Amino acid sequence: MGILEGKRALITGIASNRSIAYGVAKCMHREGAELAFTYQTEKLRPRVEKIAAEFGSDICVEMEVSSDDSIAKAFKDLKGNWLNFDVLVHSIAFAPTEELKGSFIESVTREGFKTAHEISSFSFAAMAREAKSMLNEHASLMTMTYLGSVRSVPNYNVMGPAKASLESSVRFMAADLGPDSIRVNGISAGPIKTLAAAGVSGFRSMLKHVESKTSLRRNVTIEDVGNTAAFLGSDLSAGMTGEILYVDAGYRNLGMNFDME
Ligand code: NAD
Ligand code: 0WE
Repeated sequence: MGILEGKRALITGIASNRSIAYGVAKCMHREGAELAFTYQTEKLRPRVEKIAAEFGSDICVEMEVSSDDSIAKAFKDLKGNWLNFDVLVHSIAFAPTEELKGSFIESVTREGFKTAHEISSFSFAAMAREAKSMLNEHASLMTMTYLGSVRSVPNYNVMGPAKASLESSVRFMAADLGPDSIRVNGISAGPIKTLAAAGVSGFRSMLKHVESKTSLRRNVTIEDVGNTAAFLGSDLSAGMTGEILYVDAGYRNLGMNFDME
């Protein structure tokens, strides 16, 4: 029997079958979860519907997180199919592309800073608020984050502060929802070539760097992240909340980045 048998999971953030959220959906489906999906725009709808069908689901609702109304409407629409559910996966980030290169101080703008924080961080808390009345006891919420929240990674720039804010939100949300036996955690994934990563210059050399240096000598996959997400969604992780779990092949724990002879 799968570890998510009898659970319903809402998956946000699928843009393609390379998305981290796709790996999460795949692993959660394998573990017996019933799935529902959100898509950002009408343009992404056919792709997400096809992926939903692949996982035996016909529940797809639009959610554009830059709009409070859109977030509220998404949960209202979801209610047409599900009165309640158990797992919420937040897998959404955005900053203006011009701000993900060069010097942080030189590239950051008031508007870009606001966008990055709003789309990549605020949206998780906003979703949780709208979802709250539909969440079953022992529900599990999770989000995707990156090492750039706690280290200055070249070019990650304004996304760093945004992920730091997201990780802090995880702790505040965990404290808020804990008394209702609802858990909130984050997964800090190593670099993976997804659509969001494809637009980043130098991403390939970053993958090569990690592969050659990190403890496990490989990059992580969306399945690695998906399996951890399935664990976090399941009652196997019942004692964990407010945590950031690193799925990074050990990279976070390295303190020196060159090979001794
Ligand atoms: P992706 O491009 O496949 O997914 C990003 C998703 O964000 C897309 O589905 C997009 O539709 C959605 N999105 C962006 N703006 C939105 C908005 N305004 N409203 C609704 N949805 C919006 O890329 P991914 O790498 O799978 O990213 C998913 C998450 O994983 C992000 O939070 C990212 O920061 C995080 N992450 C990625 C990596 C990596 O190396 N790829 C590593 C660690 C963490
Ligand atoms: O969180 C991310 C990517 C987030 C992201 C990516 C884009 C590219 C396209 C947010 N906004 C945008 N906006 C766009 O216009 N990652 C963890 C992947 C990533 O992105 C990097 C990385 C890593 C790792 C950017 C620079 C340096 C490292």
